[in-house]
Amino acid sequence: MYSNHYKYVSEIINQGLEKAELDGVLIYSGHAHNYFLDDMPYAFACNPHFKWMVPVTETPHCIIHYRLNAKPVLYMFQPQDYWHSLPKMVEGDWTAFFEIIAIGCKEDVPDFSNLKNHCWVGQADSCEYDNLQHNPKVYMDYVHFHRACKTDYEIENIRQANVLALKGHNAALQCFQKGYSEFETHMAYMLATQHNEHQLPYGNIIAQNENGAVLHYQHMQRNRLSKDDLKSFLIDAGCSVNGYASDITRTYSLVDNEFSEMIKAVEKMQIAIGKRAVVGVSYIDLHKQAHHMLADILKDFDVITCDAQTAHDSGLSNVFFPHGLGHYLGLQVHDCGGHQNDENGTILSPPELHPFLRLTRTLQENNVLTIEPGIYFIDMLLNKAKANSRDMGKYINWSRVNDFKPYGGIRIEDNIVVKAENPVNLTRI
Ligand SMILES: [Mn+2]
Repeated sequence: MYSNHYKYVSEIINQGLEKAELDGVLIYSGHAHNYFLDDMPYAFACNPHFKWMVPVTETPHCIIHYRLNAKPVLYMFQPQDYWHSLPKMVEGDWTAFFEIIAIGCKEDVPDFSNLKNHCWVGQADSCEYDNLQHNPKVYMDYVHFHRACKTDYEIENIRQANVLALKGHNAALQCFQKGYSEFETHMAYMLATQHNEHQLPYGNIIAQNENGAVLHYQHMQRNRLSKDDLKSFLIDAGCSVNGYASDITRTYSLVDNEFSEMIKAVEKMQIAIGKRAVVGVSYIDLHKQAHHMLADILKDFDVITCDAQTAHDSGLSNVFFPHGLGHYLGLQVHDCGGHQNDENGTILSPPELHPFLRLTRTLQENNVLTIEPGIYFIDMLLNKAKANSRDMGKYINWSRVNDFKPYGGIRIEDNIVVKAENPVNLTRI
């Protein structure tokens, strides 16, 4: 599987280099930066261009020297250091595609200052060579556009990241049913997935009751709610496998009631819209369809009183669904290139009514993306709607809003592989 992946990656890099009139590229894995006035570093996050080529995700100071028509060289950082344990020696199918040279310190890195026609891909402050172009736009745009189409190797990694995250989601659901705190639930997730905090593709969102209405809720309450108070649970949590992310959200109600019925309705439309992620479809259109379907649900539950078209066009549906339907997923949880309309870097901005949409492209075979519709009861947005000059509030049934507010909100999110027909849902397997 890796050999086909390597073939695709090297073709894209070759074409990107030719387009940028370059002969080679140095791809730097990155390094951690220290806190201000401190000798403690922020968590290390590997350059996605680096881990696209090699599944080495936790080792700083490595460099891939890739040239047209030559075997690439991987300078693998193996410091002689008694402070930390050595990075694991490399193994796996992929090693056959590289000449691997261990480097122990800066002096072991070859002098690249005489390289001609090369670029450097890495953090802005990481390149010490004036002769190298830093992250040249022509090359970057080309690669970012084509990185959106995933190879079988990449899809398999994302699938495994889904399998692992679902273990964590199961453990978390059991915690909710037992009335555990948000923090206890988070710890159970970490244990079930065997992840460290810095290995998560993004910070877990573990939210009970009203906290579900905070889109990126980041606190984890240490105290347990009483059985009478605990109502709902929203968990948005993923895993990483070989540098590839999963990104999954589920929402639960503690008992069967109107809120659990609303969750079912959102889940049904979420699965339906996931099936529409086929080649040639505009993701902007899918996002708008989602607004219509969610507005229908809001009307069915008597939360709004107007039809779906009015709810969408007036911006009313944005009050309850204020984020995008989803985004590309892969080496980055919000994978790059979502607004890039072509390999020349032409940007297709989100529509004015939907500024937070991270993906505006027409879908291609083997794009991997999330489908994550939601309905939330967010005070700030509801208050704005109430004060809205276009009198948006007249379409809102405020007593029904009050009924649902204690539950926070609903989000259901799966990871989907785009196909010509029958997209593959990696989360429901
Ligand atoms: Mn997401």
